Amino acid sequence: MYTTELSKSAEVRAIEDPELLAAFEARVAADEFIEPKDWMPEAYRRTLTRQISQHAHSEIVGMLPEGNWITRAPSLRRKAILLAKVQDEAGHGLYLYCAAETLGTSREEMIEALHSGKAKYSTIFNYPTLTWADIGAIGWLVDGAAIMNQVPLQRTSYGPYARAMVRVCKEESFHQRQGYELMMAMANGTPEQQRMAQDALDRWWWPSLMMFGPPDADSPNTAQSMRWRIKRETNDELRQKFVDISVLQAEYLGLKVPDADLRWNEAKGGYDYGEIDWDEFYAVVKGEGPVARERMAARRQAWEDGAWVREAASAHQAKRAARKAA
Ligand code: FAQ
Repeated sequence: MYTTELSKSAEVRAIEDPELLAAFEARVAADEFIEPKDWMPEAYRRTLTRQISQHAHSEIVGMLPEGNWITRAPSLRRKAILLAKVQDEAGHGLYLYCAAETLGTSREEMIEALHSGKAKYSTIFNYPTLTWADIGAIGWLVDGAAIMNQVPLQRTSYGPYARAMVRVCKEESFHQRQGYELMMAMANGTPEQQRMAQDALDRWWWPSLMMFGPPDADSPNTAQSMRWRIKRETNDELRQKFVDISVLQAEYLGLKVPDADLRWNEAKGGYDYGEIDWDEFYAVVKGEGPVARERMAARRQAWEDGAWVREAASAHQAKRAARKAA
């Protein structure tokens, strides 16, 4: 369920009713939303379950690097902003689990897949937050990359996913701005704060570019997901847009993007950028990121610590049902 299933899509196509398949593809081509009770090819359902659940896991695991700084935020204002942001990420995870559940997989199954290491989540959250400037860099770059990827997903072909993205994008936009505003304060601050801001950019730049996934030529899912309008833009197209916007934002901050090969390319109307370390990306995807073990241990612990809440909720539900039946 959670790994690339497209190798099986030819097989699935062969057993699926050609008329239903043709009608489905015509609806997608006409930009109609596909809804939970509509007929859909099994491979479409599996790809969406994989992508939406991975996205949900990313939001939930993504609370950890920033949550780590709530008690150390340097002022009440910064603490209130960070608390609100981290709570938003929890909300995003919950809408996304709900959207994925409409495809027929239970939340327990999805969470079990995360905790057992079967399901992926974004590589970016396997890097540590070492200084307060990292909180600015995450808002600016990580939320910035997330929005770049998620704005087109408001037009993804699956209705519940598209609708969840509308609110998520509004909130991500606030997250990006709070991060950039924090970076502005650091970049205009003392020499030490400026050094911290540059160091955060140096460490978060390349992992942020990796968030968009492998190059299109090595992406097993992109071609089919573009045909089914699950993805509306490819990994490389979105990465390019992100580079073009972020370079200007770094210049405004007076910070240097850590890429010696970065050049404006007049012909393409965008920046050429250096080679991404794909070996690092695939190692982090495999679970070898710098703080991958710590992240999973924290999630499993949170799940165990929450057992009493789940038990109390089930007991309450059973009591109400019994009262209603009496
Ligand atoms: N990390 O064929 P593709 C956020 C996997 S939300 C880990 O290109 P696809 C908010 C991929 O699953 C961030 N794995 O795959 C926030 C596939 O593996 P599989 C998350 C990755 O799906 C901010 C394989 O590589 N956003 O940050 C990654 O067509 C701040 C081949 O790749 C979303 O999930 C990666 N970076 O395209 C929260 C957005 N990239 O399953 C807190 C929705 C690829 O075949 C604080 N998702 N892989 O074995 C998408 O748009 C897509 O799923 C992509 C990947 C673009 C991520």
